[in-house]
This record gives sequence, C-alpha cells and structure tokens, in this order.
Amino acid sequence: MMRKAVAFAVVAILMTALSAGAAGFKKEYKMQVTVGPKLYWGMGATKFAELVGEKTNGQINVKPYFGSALLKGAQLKSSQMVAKGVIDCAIDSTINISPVIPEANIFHLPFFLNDFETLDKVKYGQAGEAVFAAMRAKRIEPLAWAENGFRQLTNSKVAVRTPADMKGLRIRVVGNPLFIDTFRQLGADPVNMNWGDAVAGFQQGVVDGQENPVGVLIPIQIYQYHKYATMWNYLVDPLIIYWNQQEWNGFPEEIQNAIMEAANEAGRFETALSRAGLDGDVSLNILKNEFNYTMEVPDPIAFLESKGMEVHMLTDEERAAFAEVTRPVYDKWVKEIGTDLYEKAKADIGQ
Ligand code: X2X
Repeated sequence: MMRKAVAFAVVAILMTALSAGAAGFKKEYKMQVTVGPKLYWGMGATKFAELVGEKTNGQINVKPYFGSALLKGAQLKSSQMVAKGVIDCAIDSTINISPVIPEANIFHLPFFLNDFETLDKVKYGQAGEAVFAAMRAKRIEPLAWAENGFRQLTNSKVAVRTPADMKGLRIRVVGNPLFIDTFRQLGADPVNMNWGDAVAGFQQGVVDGQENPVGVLIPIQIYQYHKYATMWNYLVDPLIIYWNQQEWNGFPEEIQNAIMEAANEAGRFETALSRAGLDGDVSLNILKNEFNYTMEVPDPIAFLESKGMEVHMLTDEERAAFAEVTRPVYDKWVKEIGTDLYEKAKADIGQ
C-alpha cells in the first residue's frame, strides 16, 4: 500500500517536472481573450504576450486564446476559471468579470461615467483601487487597466435619438443582468447572447441592434449589418489584465516585476488604440511617439460615415432624457454594487 502511494507520488512529481521549464515555469501560460486578434482588445493581448516574453527573456510564455476558446464561448466564466487556476490569466472586460466581482459594475451604471477624464479618475482613484481589492479577495491578481471603450448603440431599423425610438428593438447584450435591466427600462427587447454568437446574429438579422465600442464595431464591419449608430457613451467597459493569484504569488519577484511592466505597457498601448480619434490627438500621439504605431482608422466616426452609416452624436439634452428613463435601473444597481464603492467613485470624480 505504502509503496504504491510512493510510486504515485514519484509519477506525479515527474509529470510536474516534465511540464515545467528549467526554472520551474510552465511551458505555456494560457490567457483568456473574449474577442479575436484583430480587435484592439485582441491586439492588446498579443502585445502583452510579446512584452512578457521580451521582459522575462523568454522565461514566461503567455499564449492568448482568442474568442473565449478556453471557455467554449462562455465569456462570463473567465474570472471564475482564472480564480480556480484552470486558466492562468486574462485580459477581460469589467462586464465579463462582474459575475465574480459585482463591484466591476460601477463602470456600467447607465449614464454615469461618460467621458475619458472622469473614467480615468475612477480607474486610477479610490473606486478603481476598491475594484482591484475585490479581485484580490477572490484570488485574482489584477495587474493593469486597459480599455474596451464607451459603448455605442447601432441598429438596422431606426435612427435612435430618444428613448421612444428604442421601443421594441431587439438588442443583443452580454448576459450581465444590469444590461438586460437597462434595455428593458428603455422599452427595448434585450437578447442575451455570447460574443461568439453575436456576430452571426447581426449577419442573420436575429437581432436588430447591439451595443459595443467602435474598436469592436469597426473590425467586425458593423456597417454591413446596421445603418444607424447612436454615439451616446452610455457606459464604458475598461479591460483588466489579471492573473491567478496563487500562481502569481509563486513567481520570483523579478518575474512579477517584468510581467507587471508588460501589463502596464500593453494596457497603455491598447487603451490608446481604443481611444484613437476620440480624444483629439492625445492617443494618436501616444501610439506614434511611444509605440511607433500609426492607426489605420484615425477617425472612427468619419470612417463609419464613409461606410454609409448614419451616425448621431447624442446632445447633452437628449442624453438627459435617457438618463432620466434609466434612473430606476441606476438606483437599483448602486445598491447591488455597494453604496460605499459608489460614494468612492463620486468622490473620485468630484461629485
Ligand atoms: O460581448 C461583448 O459585447 C464584448 C465583446 O464587448 C464583451 O466581451 C464585453
């Protein structure tokens, strides 16, 4: 009996040794990425993997698995799987981590954060730190912020300028209940679909519309399916690069520092891609000067118009009408997120 147990232990140790590199690192660290490599978010994943390789002299090999391939498309499971260590790391949207980290919904209160300046104050303020602390408490180590972006409405039926225009529109949303609540409140008919099914859903007209940032909409050529865009900045989803905490804690300090540097640099690159052409010259210059990168689409709005879309920039007045209608959802979700965190966010933005 004893012998058998020893033999098992030896085999187990040998197997671990075989799968580990010379310094005890794994051959590959699997990274969950919801979207494909052409989206800015996907480009951020590739950049992170490259930089980790460079900065650790090839000791740490991060491999992005695009299109939620490790999750069979179930994007809302990412943080749970990283917490368990089934997946090593991820670059993921606050929307997708919210099932494990409800605090992440602070970014998704309808018509709360609506420009880059206030967003940055929250990300890098007390509220952002509280979201990171909530992740640590769930055994996930947050490394750096990146950004999917302010989410915009597109559809094939009608130019949306008022809540009344949304009546009955079938809108694809991520299966995060805050989104279902928001679109119901607006009189639309929200349909919960994973991203992997969504693009086919647009193609086949299963839904009339969707909400995603321009950095997602341009690469998937949304203009082929939807004529109308409403730029309403109704909420935003930052991305967070994060790692399984136990594995992270096991890394030597110089490896942690190298990965952290890679995460910050990749996050800065990816955020600039997502904001390019939406914040004057700021992000275009970051890309050019720091990353020697020239944007293919330097003006996303003009680009969508050139493809035949009718783009409406919501005025402040029109925006106020949407904010008023969705206020009950906002109030309900402040409670779910936690009043403490909400107050921190308000303090961060000086409200
Ligand atoms: O599913 C979406 O809409 C996407 C790609 O934006 C997210 O993963 C939140």
